[in-house]
Amino acid sequence: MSAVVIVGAQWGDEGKGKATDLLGGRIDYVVKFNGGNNAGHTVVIGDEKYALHLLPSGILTPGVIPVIGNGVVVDLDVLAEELDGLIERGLDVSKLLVSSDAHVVTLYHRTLDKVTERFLGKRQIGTTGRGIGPTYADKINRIGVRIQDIFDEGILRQKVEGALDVKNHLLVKVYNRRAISVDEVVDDLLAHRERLEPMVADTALELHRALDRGDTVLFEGGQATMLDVDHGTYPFVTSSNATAGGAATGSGIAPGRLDTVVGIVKAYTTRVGSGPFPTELEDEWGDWLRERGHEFGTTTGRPRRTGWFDAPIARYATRINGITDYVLTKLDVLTGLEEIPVCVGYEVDGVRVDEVPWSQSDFHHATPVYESHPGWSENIEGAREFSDLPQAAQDYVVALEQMIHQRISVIGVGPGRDEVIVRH
Ligand code: 2SA
Ligand code: GDP
Ligand code: MG
Repeated sequence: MSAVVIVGAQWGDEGKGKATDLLGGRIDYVVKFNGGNNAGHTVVIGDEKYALHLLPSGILTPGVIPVIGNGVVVDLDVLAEELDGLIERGLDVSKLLVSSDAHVVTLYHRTLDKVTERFLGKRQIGTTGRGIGPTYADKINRIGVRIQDIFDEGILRQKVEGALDVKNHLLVKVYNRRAISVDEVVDDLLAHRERLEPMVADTALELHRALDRGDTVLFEGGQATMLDVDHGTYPFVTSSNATAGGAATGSGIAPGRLDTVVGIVKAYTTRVGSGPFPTELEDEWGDWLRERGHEFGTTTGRPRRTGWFDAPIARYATRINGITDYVLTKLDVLTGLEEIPVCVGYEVDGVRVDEVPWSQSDFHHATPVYESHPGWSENIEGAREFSDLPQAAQDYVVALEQMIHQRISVIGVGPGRDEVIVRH
């Protein structure tokens, strides 16, 4: 194990933060490669609960070098706040490295994210409002601001001026908002220069050398497969590659060097924001799952949509990411159900399909075909060996393994760091 990627196999909030933290003791570097402070990872260590957004979860493990890769979009105000929060709680954050190529989220990106969503009305994506989409749009349009630009005031000013030319037109003429001044943005960014300077690095080179030395590097994905801009339920996605390929492009490490891909999958399904969700439960069972699983957004506090496990989606994630091992989380949440429905395929306009349809319209119309599995009533939070689980829980796990075409190596039975069963 030397380069390990962690990805979400569903629509996010599968427990990637906890999985990263769990592996923390065995790794040297932890790299965030996509997204920004739209992410929300909750990690529970003893009585302490941490909610991380922009920083990789590995920052909680002493000795690990946390890295913000080139594929991330960085809000410098949030970076400073999050670092201060951890310093206050006694954590050492001095080893953090930030890629000079990462793009910067500015005031105009945050503003545009919010006004665009409002403008879209019923068609809105349900973004986190953190400026993520507009920042990636500027990156692709080649008008973005990068971390390295903060160290060249002339270039920075030129770039901000260029970007604001168009954006102020939009803000004032289309959205009826005030214009944003170049000085306001530039001053805000420059205020972070001194603190940022020691963190900025050629992170691709640093990681490359680390792998050459035989160090273990963990690539921590934000969001998830079904929110990936290429492979997710477009346009109801985030604006980055949350799948395993993003670990290579978002860090500068060649794909052939990534040897293990760990998929994190919840024992049921959740989604925040708009878009298709075939197994969604809009009844009392949906509320039951939300309450039992504490399914509320870590970043925005929004109630998460909830539904049963969807096997075609996990199978899709196995393929797209090349998942070698799964961590199945929140099995404990299902305790008490007499029967557990699992979606094994869909019906689309009267036709049975076994895989996620290639047409987004078909996916919107897909109704789940369920298979029922016997539940269990025993509390499983104390289980530490697979054999400690009631037979029905063991059978549920084995049935899922067969459906998702990969082994489940770790099972989560509670939010705590040690509430896991390690099988392989
Ligand atoms: P954005 O803000 O442009 O990335 O939003 C686009 C879509 O991506 C979804 N998205 C997420 N889905 C689940 N969890 C996320 N992180 C937070 C959490 C979310 C929160 O851990 O709970 O607190 O609300 C996350 N980030 C982005 C988003 O809902 C849109 O559907
Ligand atoms: P992430 O975005 O994938 O890192 O996931 P989040 O942190 O947003 O949401 C996962 C939530 O589930 C967090 O509150 C975790 O503490 C919690 N969690 C993780 N694994 C388990 C588990 O096995 N059982 C239970 N009950 N909670 C878990
Ligand atoms: Mg989350």
